[in-house]
Amino acid sequence: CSDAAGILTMTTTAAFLSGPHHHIINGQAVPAASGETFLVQNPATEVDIASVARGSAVDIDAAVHAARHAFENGWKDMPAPKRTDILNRFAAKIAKNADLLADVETSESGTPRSWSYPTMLQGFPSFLSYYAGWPTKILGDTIPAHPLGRDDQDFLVYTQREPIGVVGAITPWNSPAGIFLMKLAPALAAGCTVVVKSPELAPLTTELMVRLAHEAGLPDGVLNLVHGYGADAGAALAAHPGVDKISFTGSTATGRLILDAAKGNLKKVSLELGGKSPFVVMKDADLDEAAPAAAIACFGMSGQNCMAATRIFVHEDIMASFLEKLDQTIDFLKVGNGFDQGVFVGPLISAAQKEKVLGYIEAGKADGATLHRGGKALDGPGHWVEPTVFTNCRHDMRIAREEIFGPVMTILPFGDDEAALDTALNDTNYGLSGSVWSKDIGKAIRLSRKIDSGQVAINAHAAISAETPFGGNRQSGWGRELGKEGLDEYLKTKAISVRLA
Ligand code: TXE
Repeated sequence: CSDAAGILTMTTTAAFLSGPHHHIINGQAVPAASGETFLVQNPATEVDIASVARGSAVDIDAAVHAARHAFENGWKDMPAPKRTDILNRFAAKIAKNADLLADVETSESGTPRSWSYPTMLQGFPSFLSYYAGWPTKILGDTIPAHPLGRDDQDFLVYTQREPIGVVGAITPWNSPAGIFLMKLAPALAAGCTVVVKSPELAPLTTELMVRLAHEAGLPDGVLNLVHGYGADAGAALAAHPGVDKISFTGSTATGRLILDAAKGNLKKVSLELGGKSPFVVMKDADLDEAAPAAAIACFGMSGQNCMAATRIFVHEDIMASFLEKLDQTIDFLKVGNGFDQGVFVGPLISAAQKEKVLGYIEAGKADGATLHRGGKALDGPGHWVEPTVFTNCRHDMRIAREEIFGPVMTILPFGDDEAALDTALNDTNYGLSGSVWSKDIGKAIRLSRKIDSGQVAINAHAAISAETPFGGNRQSGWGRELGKEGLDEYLKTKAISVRLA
């Protein structure tokens, strides 16, 4: 590989942030064709931290051509053990640079360092080391087939799994590194090449990841990065005829635009589009476990998490004790700059996101929910909303149906009417995640079967792992990431029929 990435291992956070932040195309750091740049702000301080290349269709075109060339001329035919080695080296590079990566993620997205550091050290490298095991295990079938029903003809029929080709990855600003790796690791393991369009609000950890991948020995052109806005660089990638698949994480509205853009060459599309996840506290739940877990699952990442537990269903008989224990936990959740010791709730990503969240808080009040605590913006600089809890919510209220993506919890009481609970549980357009809390595991499993979502946890919430498929039902998306199903998204099947006589 060339030296596009060569600056990394010895660099400091300040040196990295000061830039330049170019695209990385065919192993080379290159400015935007237009020469334009845009500024990235720290959401906790509102200070500009980096100036980044602003990509457009021209840059996307160059990146797609580089990815196509690398796909056809080496990567798709690279011996599987070599792909394994590169993925393992990449995982090790991430862990080794966890401090730098965590600093940059906390600076650009506000994620508390108590979360960004362990995920960089252990969580995200595990995505790569898991998929490093797959290249040598991508298998086809032999099929006892008789083409056109002719059993007088002897055939050998088998299938071969092949990489889908050039993949466009479009990622969001919440957990930008982790979401990128959920796409990149299986794509590389399958033998695909990739163009990533980084999230404009938080593009810098993605750039570091791309540089580390090159340091780990990924050949030039296999992974290309274009920075820029969704409406120009993102839309150009989604529409590009040289892209075989788009893997997108973001809002449902943008997911629809991606589908439209993909129609031109009917490229494959997978979508991960957020959620409104139920967290069901049964009458016999261990409240010392469930109440703190609800607070953490709702207010972690300031609620800017697609799996956030935002609809907390609590049996009416235990409501008072649940609320008491919930409040005790929230009292401990320190709001502040993610670099400060003990902070759990960081800022919202932008002024627009803060306004959106405050709008939902007003809607909750107007719809008659009880504001139990919080509800206010905190003084800037930075985009702050205090952890907010609404009680007495109904499942027809906007705050209980729409994705707020902020620190707002809705609590919905339920009684012994099982049918009413079953209806309420799935009464949103989303179906991403969910959890059931009960000491009666049989009862919890039966209820978990009724939740129409891609994943459900029992006595835990959002138990995500590299090995386990993750994705949404209904308007939470198409397809799965992680696990074996995540790999299948980047493979296509070829059937080969050999007439033997
Ligand atoms: O998302 P967008 P935004 C939800 C969450 C949040 C809301 C808006 O509710 O409040 O979406 O967030 C790129 N063609 N989620 O506006 O616009 C864009 O540049 C191609 C849930 O930030 O979907 C960025 O890289 N790409 C969610 C990415 O799409 C386009 C994560 C996501 O941005 C594009 C984020 C276009 N026309 C937000 N327009 C989750 N599932 O976790 C934008 N983009």
